[in-house]
Amino acid sequence: MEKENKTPSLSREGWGGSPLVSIIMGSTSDLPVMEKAMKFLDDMEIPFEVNALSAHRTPEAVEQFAKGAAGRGIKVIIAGAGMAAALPGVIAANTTLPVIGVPIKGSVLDGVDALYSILQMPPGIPVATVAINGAMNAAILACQMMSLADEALAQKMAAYKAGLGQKIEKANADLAKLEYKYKRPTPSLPE
Ligand code: AIR
Repeated sequence: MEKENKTPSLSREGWGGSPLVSIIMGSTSDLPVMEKAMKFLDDMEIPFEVNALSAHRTPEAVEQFAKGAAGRGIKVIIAGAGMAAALPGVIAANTTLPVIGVPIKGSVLDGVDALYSILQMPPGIPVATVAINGAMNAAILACQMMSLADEALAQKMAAYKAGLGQKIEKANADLAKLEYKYKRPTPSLPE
């Protein structure tokens, strides 16, 4: 089926700055968590949009958004919600774009309510669910998905992952400096 607008390839020249990732949250009370996704996308220079929509408070707007997202050139949707979090699933029911769900900790059930609500999708309508409050991982996963069609982004993600290893190398160097009478060096790890 033809899309409304042909989306250009993900090359830097092609997309013209229009958003590739859509971040949706159930309420602005989710913003402190969802900002971690925005920060990562900013760092990776990925254009994104951000909006609030609620599967319970604005159900028609959620459907309209999800049905139109692919035609606007959106590649991945990140949806965060707390409590009985239907938002990512309802979006996924109305699009073939990959949907990444972020369960938000907020109620007396500490986010486990949202986790189960987002995770336990019926066969046919997957939502890729990250950890409770795992908004940064949602952005990383979105970038990895888009890396499949964007070599420049793939290289940035490889550099990011290499940086994670360097953090542990530094941690081992710092730990090696700790002095205890019975502490001994581990030969296979950097001093
Ligand atoms: N929520 C909003 N509509 C449906 C749901 N499940 C979620 C929001 C937020 C929580 O309910 O995602 O995590 C509380 O929202 P509020 O606006 O009362 O702070």
